[in-house]
Amino acid sequence: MQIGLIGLQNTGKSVLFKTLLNSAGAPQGKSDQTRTVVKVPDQRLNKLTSIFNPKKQINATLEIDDVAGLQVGDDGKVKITSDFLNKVKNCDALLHVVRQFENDAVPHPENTIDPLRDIIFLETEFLFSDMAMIENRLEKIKKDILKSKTEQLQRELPVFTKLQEHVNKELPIRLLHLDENEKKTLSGYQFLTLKPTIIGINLDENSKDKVESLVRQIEDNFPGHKVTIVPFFAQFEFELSSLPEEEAGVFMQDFGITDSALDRILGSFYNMLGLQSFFTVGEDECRAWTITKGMTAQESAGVIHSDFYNKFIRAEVVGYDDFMTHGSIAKCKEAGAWRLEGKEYIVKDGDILNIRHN
Ligand SMILES: Nc1nc2c(ncn2[C@@H]2O[C@H](COP(=O)(O)OP(=O)(O)O)[C@@H](O)[C@H]2O)c(=O)[nH]1
Ligand SMILES: [Mg+2]
Repeated sequence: MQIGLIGLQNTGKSVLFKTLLNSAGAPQGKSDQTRTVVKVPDQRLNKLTSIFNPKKQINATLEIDDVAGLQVGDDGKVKITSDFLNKVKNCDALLHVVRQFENDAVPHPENTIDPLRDIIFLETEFLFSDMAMIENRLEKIKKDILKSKTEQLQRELPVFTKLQEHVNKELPIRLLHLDENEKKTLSGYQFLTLKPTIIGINLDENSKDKVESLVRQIEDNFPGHKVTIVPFFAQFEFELSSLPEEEAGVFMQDFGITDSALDRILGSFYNMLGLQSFFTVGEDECRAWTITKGMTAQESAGVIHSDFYNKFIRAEVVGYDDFMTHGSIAKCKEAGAWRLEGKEYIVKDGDILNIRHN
């Protein structure tokens, strides 16, 4: 999965990017680096590794992309380039960073601090971009369908008509209910207002107490939306992320934050996207796999390898907490906690699986 950090200039995206890299223990590349793959930190996987002592531990991974490309034009207004929009389209999910911190040395492109205004600004640009794309596509569908009524054109026509009616009300596509068939028809298209988006508010110590009222203000402005908002302190948390863990922990406690920005942001994305992990364990490797909530044992096996899906027989399963209670596979078996499940079993977060296949 690729998460794009987007937002106006000087909102703290690059500082946040470096903070996330530090927390994920990613090697520091060149200072102009804007894209990297990080390991998803996972306490449970670390625990399993300490028990099985495998040759290697393989965390789930995630790509983080510090999407630059917004510029201020000669007229002093922020310019949205197609290069920027294309980069955003390539992301699977977005963290829209807005600025609440005050810093006279760092100009805001609009000269004043107003996170809600900034959120609406970019959201509106994204909506315009979607509108234009829908209009173009619809025009082309209508023209082409006169020449040849292909199945694809006939499928797309009603869906794009529905999309156009919706965006003309100035609503983001994520608020439009689409059934499975409609989603399938649109799966090849990248709509900006359909991207799973989290709002990240970058605060400083002085604006710390404003979080609650800010969150309320933003939520009130998007009635009917389920907005996910993650507050963070880019500058402060960047400094912490380069300290030894224990030392950082003391500062964090004083400041009233419990987890790293990386953990908070990832947790919010996992929640929003309905993601969860299962584990495979052994002497060779202990590994975390990312799946969607509700996936069956057979579908989860397919994430490991398509052969495991096709030749699936059964899954040996133990829940993470159960495993920790007993401490080893042998003891789990003794206690009857090590179960055999069929292909329809719905995998739970933290399940340890061993797939039996032909
Ligand atoms: N005081 C303060 N300054 C910050 C904070 N976050 C970023 N900055 C400063 O703002 C400037 C722009 O940050 P940067 O991450 O490059 O912004 P970007 O354009 O969104 O990538 C840098 O000089 C940062 O040091 C913050 O939380 N507090
Ligand atoms: Mg930057």
